[in-house]
Amino acid sequence: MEPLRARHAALAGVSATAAGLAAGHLAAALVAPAASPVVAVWNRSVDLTPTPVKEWAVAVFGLADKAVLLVGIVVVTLGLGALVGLLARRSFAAALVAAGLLASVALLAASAVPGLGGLLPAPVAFGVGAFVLRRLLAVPAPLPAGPAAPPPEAGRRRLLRHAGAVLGASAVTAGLGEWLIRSRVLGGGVRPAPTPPVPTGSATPLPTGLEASAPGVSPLFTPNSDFFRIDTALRIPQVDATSWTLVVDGMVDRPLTLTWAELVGLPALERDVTLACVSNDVGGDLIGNARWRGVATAALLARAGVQAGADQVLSRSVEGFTVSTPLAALTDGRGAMLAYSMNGAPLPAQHGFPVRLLTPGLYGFVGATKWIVSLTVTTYARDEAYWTTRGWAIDAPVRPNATIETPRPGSVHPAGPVKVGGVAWAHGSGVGGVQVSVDDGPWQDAPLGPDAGVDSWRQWLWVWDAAPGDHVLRCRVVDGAGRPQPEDRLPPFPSGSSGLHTIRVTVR
Ligand SMILES: Nc1nc2c(c(=O)[nH]1)N[C@H]1C(S)=C(S)[C@@H](COP(=O)(O)O)O[C@H]1N2
Ligand SMILES: [Mo]
Repeated sequence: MEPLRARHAALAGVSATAAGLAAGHLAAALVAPAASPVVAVWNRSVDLTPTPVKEWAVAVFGLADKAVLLVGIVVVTLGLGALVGLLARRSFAAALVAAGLLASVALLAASAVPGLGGLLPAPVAFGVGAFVLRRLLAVPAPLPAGPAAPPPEAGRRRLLRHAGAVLGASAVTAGLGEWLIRSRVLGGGVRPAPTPPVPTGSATPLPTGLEASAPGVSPLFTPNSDFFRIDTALRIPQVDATSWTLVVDGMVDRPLTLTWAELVGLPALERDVTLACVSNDVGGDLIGNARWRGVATAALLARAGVQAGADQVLSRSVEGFTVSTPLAALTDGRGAMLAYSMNGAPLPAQHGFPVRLLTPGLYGFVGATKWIVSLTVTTYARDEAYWTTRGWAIDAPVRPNATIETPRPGSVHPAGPVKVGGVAWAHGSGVGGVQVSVDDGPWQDAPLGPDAGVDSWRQWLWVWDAAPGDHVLRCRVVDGAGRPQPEDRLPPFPSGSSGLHTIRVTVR
């Protein structure tokens, strides 16, 4: 028999690997979704990726970075599968060893998944992949000898057909696994409604701001469906409020465990707070404003009795992510809370249902743990949180800034009045003013929208009498104490971006 051509062996390797990944995904759907080879490797890669690379990925791919990483893992694995196929031309035993190494990586990655079920998907992927590879490589071989024997081409064509069928079946299998995971058919149905129902907040409707008169300017309150989402979770954790508990422990006199019903039964606090991600660059959109309702952390911590010497609260989410917040920020009366309602609705799953931490004035990574399950009173000397171990700042107050949301950079306008507007924030002291400068000219005061409190952003809208030419527009916020924002340019890493938002437009 004539040896298989390299590209056919590679194709067999790719198809067998796809079959293995798909079988592993389906097996994981049945026993432990997080142990699916692709998902487990994805989770481990996120954990192990050095911060500068992550920064680069977020900068280049933005919010698509998760999808890019997932596709990358699948493509690289299939590429390695092609090599396994090539190796199988020389020695099937050597190919098995190589495939075994691949499966070990998946097994190792899944070892973080709790329970014995996590150990199943990788061996299933290996077994199915090896079986399919053996069968595919045998496809062109059993040609009957003699004058009636079809030419080798026929065998190769059959291999192509078989490989195509395997790839199709793999897609269907992986799709079935994904559907099982998402529909939670096996997880006991959809998330049960919380009991008692979420007290979603004040009777006063959310005020509107300048959005009606200024198209392009962010609404005063960001609708929950438009609110930016940032987290390390590949799948949004689905937490059952009826069995959820919050633990307050560490350096406290009386450790507490609260159920959902107990938490929502406590006196509520409501605040309009702008939440920003530390990765939000000047002029970026990783920022949103909402009316939050929940229970004051100060009250819970007082109930637990914080001991002398503590300076940090380490909070933990259901999936093990950690946040360290200065103890002072959670007790100084600024309105830090365990929030269960957002803009008059129960906290959406992707924003932390049933309960998240919200610390006015701090970036999300140091104050806004979603799917929170515990608050541990401790010290910075003793404990470090997820992003701190990756080089980000320990304490990170939101830097004041303003953005020009309309007009868009590079846009062209007829001469005459042009609406220039956006939002500005200066947590803690509030927005005292916003100023605009055209072509490095003098700072001019812009009219402001309604005031929703010191930790909420404020809209602004200034009408510019534009003359023909290319122009540079800049804006800056002046805080509640009359201090203009610093003008130095800082990148997001390690403690938040700063600098004047600047755009160029053309007037004809
Ligand atoms: N459990 C969990 N909570 C988390 C994170 C996370 O990765 N996991 N990311 C934090 C970061 S970096 C930010 S900016 C905010 C974003 O909150 P949002 O997705 O509701 O806008 O959540 C914070 N809370
Ligand atoms: Mo963030």
